[in-house]
Amino acid sequence: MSFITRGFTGRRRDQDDRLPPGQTLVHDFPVLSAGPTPQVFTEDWEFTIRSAAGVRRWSWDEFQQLEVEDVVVDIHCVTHWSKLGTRWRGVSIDTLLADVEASEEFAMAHSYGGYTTNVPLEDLRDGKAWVVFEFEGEPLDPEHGGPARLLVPHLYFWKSAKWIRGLDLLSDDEPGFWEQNGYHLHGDPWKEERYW
Ligand SMILES: Nc1nc2c(c(=O)[nH]1)N[C@H]1C(S)=C(S)[C@@H](COP(=O)(O)O)O[C@H]1N2
Ligand SMILES: [Mo]
Repeated sequence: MSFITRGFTGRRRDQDDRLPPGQTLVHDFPVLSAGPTPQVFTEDWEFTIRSAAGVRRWSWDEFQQLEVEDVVVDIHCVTHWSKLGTRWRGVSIDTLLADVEASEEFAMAHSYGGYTTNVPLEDLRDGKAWVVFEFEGEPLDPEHGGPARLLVPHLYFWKSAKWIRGLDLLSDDEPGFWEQNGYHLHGDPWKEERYW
């Protein structure tokens, strides 16, 4: 009996350690979109990285030829919900940037439908961010950003642009959609970088 109690408490403590300040655990998957869900067909889908050095573009088929990674991560929305152990499949931003000459230090993520969000390149490199197209073993639901979304799990989830279309590399940090509307330029949930 005491063993079960100890085990249960241990799991609880483990979960609490993974919750950034001010966050609450959810078990469903809320949908948060600033506008309607754009219809993006994989036949038309392109992913583009623009830098001062030039433009690199991948079609859906070319994208599917890239090395794929499976990631299990916790996600944290600025509206106070967190979801632990979410499983995604996609291509690391490192894999995409390996093909690009970049002297810039910042990126603006652009989405089909017009959404933008800014992320320092340092927060996209070294296994910290992906362009994902599967969630829990299924093609990514359009509501959650399918066919493909950015995943930057160590920052608040508004940085994980749904219906991602590409990255513009920039020398200076510029605010994206929510950042222009008061959300923090960086958005680290452990530092509660919610608004500015
Ligand atoms: N293109 C686009 N991406 C977006 C958003 C959006 O409105 N449009 N909302 C952001 C916000 S505020 C959050 S919390 C997450 C929500 O993702 P979900 O709907 O899959 O939970 O997507 C982010 N990415
Ligand atoms: Mo959000």
